[in-house]
Amino acid sequence: MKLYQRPGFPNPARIHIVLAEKRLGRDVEYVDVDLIGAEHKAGDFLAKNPLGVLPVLELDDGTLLSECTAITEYLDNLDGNPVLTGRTPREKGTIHMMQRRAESEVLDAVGHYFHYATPGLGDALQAFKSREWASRGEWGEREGRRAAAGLHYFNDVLRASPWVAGDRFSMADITLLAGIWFAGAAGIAVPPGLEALQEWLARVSELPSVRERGGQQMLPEDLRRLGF
Ligand SMILES: N[C@@H](CCC(=O)N[C@@H](CS)C(=O)NCC(=O)O)C(=O)O
Repeated sequence: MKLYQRPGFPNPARIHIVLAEKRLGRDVEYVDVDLIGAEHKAGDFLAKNPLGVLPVLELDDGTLLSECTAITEYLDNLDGNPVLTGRTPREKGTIHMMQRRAESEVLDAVGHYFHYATPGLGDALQAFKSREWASRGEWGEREGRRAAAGLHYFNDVLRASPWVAGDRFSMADITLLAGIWFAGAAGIAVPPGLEALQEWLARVSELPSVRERGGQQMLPEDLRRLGF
């Protein structure tokens, strides 16, 4: 298998955690795609994912999987023990629901803030975003506030349950974690007083799969090009 990715970016990081959880990290060849140089918007990559986003998993038979949820489902089922996406109908339904909420209310909202209310990934990328780019700053700001509201929602969830989708670590936790990492990079602070969320964050950060990925920073050239 080949994973088209970029170190330190939040969506590829979701799959790095999955690979570590499933002990599949060594079965994958990692192919870096230059997001800041807009390599993912050029023909070769668009042939792999017409939506022009990372990550993409290419199977040995040439099958191309994109969308983190789809890639996670594939990897999770390889060993017949899909602990991350659910083993029973009830687990599957609950994890799917909570994952989607983490994606839409936090991770995607942060992404919209980052791309539309800040310089995002820089000049090379702006040309590929909406033609109304310049007028979308206000919408981007609103999305930032929506992400903060999403974090309040998940604080309530985590006051009632140890993990995002119940009593086990799952794909829903991975999505929320990626959203919080992305929020930090985009300059959205976790609102004060969200103690259950902070306790969960401390616990999740200690998981071996997450610690392993935690060592994976953005490439120095990417940090430089983004002005950090
Ligand atoms: N829903 C997609 C999101 C993928 C995504 O937005 N990836 C980011 C990297 S973290 C990307 O490729 N951004 C480039 C861009 O927006 O041009 C998934 O689950 O894989």
